[in-house]
Amino acid sequence: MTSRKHDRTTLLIGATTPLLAACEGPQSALDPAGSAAELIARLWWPTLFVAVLVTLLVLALLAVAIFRAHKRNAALPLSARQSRNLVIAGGIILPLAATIPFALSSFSIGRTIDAPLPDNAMTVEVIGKLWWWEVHYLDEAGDRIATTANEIHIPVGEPVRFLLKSDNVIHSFWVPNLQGKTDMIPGRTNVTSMTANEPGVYRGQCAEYCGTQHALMAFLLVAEEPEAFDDWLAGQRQPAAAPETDAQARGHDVFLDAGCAACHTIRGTPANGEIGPDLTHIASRRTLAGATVPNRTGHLGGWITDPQHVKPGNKMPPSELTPEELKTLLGYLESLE
Ligand code: HEC
Ligand SMILES: [Cu+2]
Repeated sequence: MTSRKHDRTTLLIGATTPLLAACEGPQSALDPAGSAAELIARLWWPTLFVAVLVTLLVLALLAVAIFRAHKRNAALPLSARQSRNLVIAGGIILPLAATIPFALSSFSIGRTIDAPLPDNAMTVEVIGKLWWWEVHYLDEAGDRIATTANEIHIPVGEPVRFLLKSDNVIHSFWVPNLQGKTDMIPGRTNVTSMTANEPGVYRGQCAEYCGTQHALMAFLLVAEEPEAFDDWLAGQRQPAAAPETDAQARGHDVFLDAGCAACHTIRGTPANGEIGPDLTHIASRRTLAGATVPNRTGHLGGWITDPQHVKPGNKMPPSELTPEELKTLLGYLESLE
């Protein structure tokens, strides 16, 4: 169901895209594309195999017990000693033999995937918000050099350190194809790392229930060749492009006048709000609002007009713009590559 307001926006600025394809991507721990996820999958498959085997064994024994119960001399013809040996073998030795190897390899894999990276490894700080992800790239001194949201780029083949924080409730940072989950806890900095072995756009998802829009708190992790990554980061470090046309200049003014700047930063303009995502390079992002909708004109217009329709309960209020204001605002935002 679309509201009439939303329909009008759609008519004004062109058809919206039918599917959310841009917001999707591989999101499966069973299809690893990173070093840590590969180790986790290597532990997972034998665990599943043994667990299935044990379940089948237990079910088979249960079936034997059920059928024997109907017979008259139901007790197994075992001596007291044989019964005791059966309990020791089946109740102690077998479970230990089945679980100790997994406990040991889980411990050793856990240590490997959480091993600290060298000091000079690239570091990304991610802050869990309600319900989106604030992303900062840090230099070697730990200072923020670029800020973005909901889309994290990393170079393929290089281990990247993530500093995970929250200033509200507990979230959990999870890119299943690359690494296990790590909680983001208010007042703490949790550290994890990832090495992507194959280029790709992987979907990440908050994995700790955090309120109304927990399900729409997703992001994209773009693993790309180091040169492409360097270009991207160099672009993100720049302030916003200045308006080039009159229409863009008017859109820039609409942004400042319509109250957007109270919550959003566009570096290089007076807009320096900190409540919502940094929009300095919004046009370079694939999706909007935590990978909820693709970043296309129709969706952007729909989002700005009535964000509560797209993602009910989120912290951005609807705006009252004339069609002309909305059009120039969209033109300006779409120039922010
Ligand atoms: C009261 C604060 C507030 C105001 C005012 C506000 N926004 Fe937002 N905006 C947010 C928050 C919070 C989000 C993140 C919502 C989410 O994903 O849960 C957001 C998200 C966005 C996004 C998506 C960004 C991304 O990276 O996904 C765009 C674009 C945007 N706002 C544009 C605007 C424009 C244009 C205006 C002015 C008409 C505006 N906002 C006014 C708080 C605000
Ligand atoms: Cu959540």
